[in-house]
Amino acid sequence: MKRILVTGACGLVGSDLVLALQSKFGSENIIALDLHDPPKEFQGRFEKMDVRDFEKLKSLILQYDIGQIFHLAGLLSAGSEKNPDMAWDVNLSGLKNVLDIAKDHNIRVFWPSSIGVYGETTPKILTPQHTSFEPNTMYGVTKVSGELLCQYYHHRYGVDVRSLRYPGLNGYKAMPGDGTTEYAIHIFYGLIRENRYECFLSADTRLPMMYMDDAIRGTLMLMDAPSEAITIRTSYNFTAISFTPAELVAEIRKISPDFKIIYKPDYRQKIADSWSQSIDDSQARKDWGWKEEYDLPKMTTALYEGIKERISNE
Ligand code: AKB
Repeated sequence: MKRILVTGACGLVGSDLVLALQSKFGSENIIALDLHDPPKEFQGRFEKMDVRDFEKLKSLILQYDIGQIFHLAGLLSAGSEKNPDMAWDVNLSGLKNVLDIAKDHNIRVFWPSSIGVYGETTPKILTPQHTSFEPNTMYGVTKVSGELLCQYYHHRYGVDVRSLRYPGLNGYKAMPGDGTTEYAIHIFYGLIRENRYECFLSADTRLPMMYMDDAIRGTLMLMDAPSEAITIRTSYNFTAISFTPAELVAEIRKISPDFKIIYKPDYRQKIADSWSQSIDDSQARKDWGWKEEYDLPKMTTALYEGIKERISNE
């Protein structure tokens, strides 16, 4: 078989995705690529590289005979606000490099968009697939531009590129990145380490979320779907659950009744307030059968157990 490349392989999504792909297709067929060294427990093929280096990326893709790329490398919302120039460069030059190589070598591409594409003028409840996209963050600007670039490469050059607008994804196999929804992971580190957490969003900030196992399953379902089933070539709306910090705290207090929460909203509140509260992802459900398995209680238990074990191995 042709091999599979995962960029951003050491990030929150990449760490889970590489393991899932290794168990599905065999470790020797998966090439993990990241700008940073892999964690000491990493097993498999690994390349350290910057996705902005077109020539190096191309020669690696040809050397390994790559047939699919999961291009996850990029900055998240809060990180992009700290360094907008870098976000533009990494998020879009990296994507364009991948699409240019894919177009010449018949490679299927997955690229994650995000709820970051939404803005003040987007309907906040059950946000439709086709709507207004006027984000007020650099992250959102790169995601809207990236979606249009993907669609353009599909229509103009026939590149089989597929994408999901990821909601807040909550997993434990890597540390969370510099995002806004990531409070929902950090809170478990606070719970386990000191039974308290200082939350950078207000208690009633409702955001669309998903447990990582669902996200990985959905991503692989999309990539396995027949090309004719894919009716969206910008990016699919994609969601599972929506909750507020207060609702997550109520769930956590079933584990630890005296868990202490302090709300101290910072610059990330403005980012969260510009995003949707819930998403209509019926197109993904209709086109390729998307359905989540984790609700809030199930996700809370899974994250608690996973992060507790991770901390005990530190
Ligand atoms: C972030 O908060 O930046 C990400 C995202 C929703 O894209 N988790």
